[in-house]
This record gives sequence, C-alpha cells and structure tokens, in this order.
Amino acid sequence: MDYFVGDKEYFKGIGKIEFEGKKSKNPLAFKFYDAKKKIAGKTMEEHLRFATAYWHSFCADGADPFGSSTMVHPFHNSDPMTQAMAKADAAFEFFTKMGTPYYCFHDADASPEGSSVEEYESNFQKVSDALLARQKETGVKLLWNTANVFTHPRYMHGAATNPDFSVVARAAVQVKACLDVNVKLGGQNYVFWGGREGYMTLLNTNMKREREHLAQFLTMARDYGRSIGFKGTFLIEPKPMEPTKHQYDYDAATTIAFIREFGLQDDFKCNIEANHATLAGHTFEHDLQVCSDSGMLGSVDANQGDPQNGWDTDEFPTNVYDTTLAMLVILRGGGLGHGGLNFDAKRRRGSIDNEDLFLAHIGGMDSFAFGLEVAQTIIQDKVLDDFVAERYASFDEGKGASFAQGAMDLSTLAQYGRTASIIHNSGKQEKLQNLLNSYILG
Ligand code: XLS
Ligand code: NI
Ligand code: NI
Repeated sequence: MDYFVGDKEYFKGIGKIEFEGKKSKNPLAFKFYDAKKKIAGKTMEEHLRFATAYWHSFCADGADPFGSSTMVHPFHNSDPMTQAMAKADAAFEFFTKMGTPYYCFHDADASPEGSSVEEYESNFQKVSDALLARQKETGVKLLWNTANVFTHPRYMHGAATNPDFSVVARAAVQVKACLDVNVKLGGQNYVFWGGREGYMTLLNTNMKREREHLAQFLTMARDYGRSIGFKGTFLIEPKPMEPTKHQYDYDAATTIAFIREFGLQDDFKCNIEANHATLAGHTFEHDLQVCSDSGMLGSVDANQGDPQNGWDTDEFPTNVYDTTLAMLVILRGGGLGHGGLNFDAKRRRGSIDNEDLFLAHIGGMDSFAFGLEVAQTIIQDKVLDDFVAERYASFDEGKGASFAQGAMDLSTLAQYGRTASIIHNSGKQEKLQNLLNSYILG
C-alpha cells in the first residue's frame, strides 16, 4: 500500500507508524497504542477515535505574538489554491501514516478565503471536492468541521454576537457553507467554538441581547443543518476567555445551561477541551464529568495546558495521570459515541522538523492508549467504584432512599435529623491517590 496520496510524498523518510510495544526504543513507533488490540470488547481504535486537527498540524507555523514563523511546511506554495490542494494531499498522507482515522478543520484552514464571497464559495467547493476524493481514497473520515468566524477583522466585535446585524449575516455565509461541506463529507459532528462570542468590556455590551442572538443563530444553523440532511451532533466548545476577556460559553456547566435555556438540548452537546477546562479553573476530568452526568459529552479536544501559563498553550497530551482520569470518566459514561479525541494541539515553536509532528501525535496517542488501559483495569477491579458506592450507601435503603427518591418532606427529614446518629468516616483520599498511583505505575 502507498502511504501517500496524489503523486508526491511530502513526509519523506517516514513510513506508517507501527505499534512496537513499550520496550521499543524507536521514537517513530507506538509504545502503547495498538489500534486493533481489544479492550473490553472494542478495539483501541474504536474507543479512542483519534483525529488530527488541520489548523495546528498544517497551518500553524510557529508564529507567536513575539515572533514570526519558524516552520516551512513541505507543501508551501505562494499560490493559495495550489497550496490548498498540496496541503490536502500532505494532510491525508499524514493521517494515513499516523493512523488517525478522523480529521477536523475550519473552512479557513483548508480553503483560501479569497477576495469575495463568490471566490470563498468557489474555492471551498473545489477544496471540498478534493477532500472528499481523498477521504474515499484513504478511508479517513471527518469527525467535525467548523467555520472560522474569529480571525478576520470583520469579526473583531463578534460573529453571531456582533452588535452589527450585517456582520451576523456575514458569519452565516460561512456557517451555511461549512454545513453544506459537512454533509458532503459525511461529517459526524459540527462544532461551534465562540472565539469572539463574548465581550471585552461590559461598558459597550448588551449581554442579554448578545446571548439571545447567539441562541437565535445556533437555532437557525440547527434548522438549516437538519433540512439538508445533517444527522450528526452539533457541538459547542466551551472556553472561558481568550481571545475575549469573557466568552459566553465559559465552561461545561455554563454551556449546558445555555443549551437548555434556549431549548437546544435535543441537537447540541459539548466538545470539551482539556486546556479550556483548566483555563476555567477546573480540571479536565471535571468538565468531562459535568457533561457525562447530563448526557452532554459530544466530543473531546485532547490537549494539555501548562500549569504555569494562564493561556491556551495547546500542547500535545503527555500527562498520563490526566489521560487516565479523563478515560475513567469517558468509559464510565459509555464511551465517546460519535465523538472522538481530536488533537487540538500544536508542536512548540522550536520543534521545526517535519518529524516533530509525528512524534507529537505518537506521544498523544500513546498517552491516551495508556490511560484507556489503566482506566479499564480500575473499572474492572471495581476498587474505586466500590469505595464510592459504599460512601453513599446510606441513601440506598430506608429513610435515605425515600429522601433520594423525593418521597420525604423537610419536616420528616428534620425529625429524623434530631436523633440521627452521625458516624465520622474518613474520605480516604490519600489511600485512593496511592491506589491510583499503583495502577498507573503498574
Ligand atoms: C481555540 C479552540 C479552537 C476550536 C475550533 O481555542 O480550541 O481551536 O477547537 O474552532
Ligand atoms: Ni478546541
Ligand atoms: Ni483551544
């Protein structure tokens, strides 16, 4: 089998990344991710549903607010459409060599914006034809796509929440086009990340109107998507801030409340990003748990932040404690469904070799594969679950059960409380932490 599409190989010298096991010293091999290995009846590939992010992997070039680009992509070309087509070839070569069965992209990542709406639409038509052909050739599928309605200066005051109706309408051009392309490419989900849907100061902002407009916009997108045959899930990706001072979809709890407030709960779920949860002052597993408990976990942007840095550093996930805790929540909740683990992560500015993109994905995939195996063992052994169940056992029978079932009023509860004997029990946090360590360390 050829590991490249089109007539040119972009990542020369790198073949298909294979599983070699944890003793392997080959940096370009998986140590833990064994795609076809079965864990609790499903293969690792089916559990983890990895996706590569087009924007970080094939657009980001190392530039940051203090410095220009450091990387030259192997498909670089000064003509935007020639580059877009070469980029698509390189991207699908990468997915195939890497073994990520899914990908995610913004319109602007794959297709040049052009100088008019007509040019935008015709570019997107051509590029999406090319993406479809490459999907068919390689078997790689679209996990989700989304509209970039935050980079262009027209969106400086927001897209769906812009105070100017013309800009709201202009954002609809992109969202409509992206939904059309999603259906064409058989996308499993469609994402809204509200990068500019928030405010910089309340002094110039009518928050009530902006939130209502956002809900109106999402409702229209939902209706349009369903009318053209989109059967997947609409996802909102929470983030508390950056680039705005305050983003309306602050965290999982805020986003779920928004979804319910505006009656969108039958079509919308959350796309939880690790680094966004930590920016909101939560752990990654906290936001996953909030979603899981409400049946609102749609998909995951798998990355990690830096505990010292207060921004979205979008690093590839390597912290196996975090991946284990995340996989515990995901497995207990019944898995990722039609969602996946999308590497919304970029290599560091100084990691300029083409090989570094492969190494970064290997680390992320191995870390989640490791987390999956450990989490499944913890669940199988029932050590944590039994302890937690026991901790709440007083609600399983007698008066505790009638309280939990809503069959008691406050006076009866207080009456019981007058004579209830309270026994102090340890929460055993340290014991459980040591136990977790012993599972992780093997
Ligand atoms: C930015 C977001 C973005 C979304 C897609 O912080 O994570 O990359 O995932 O628009
Ligand atoms: Ni993201
Ligand atoms: Ni992010």
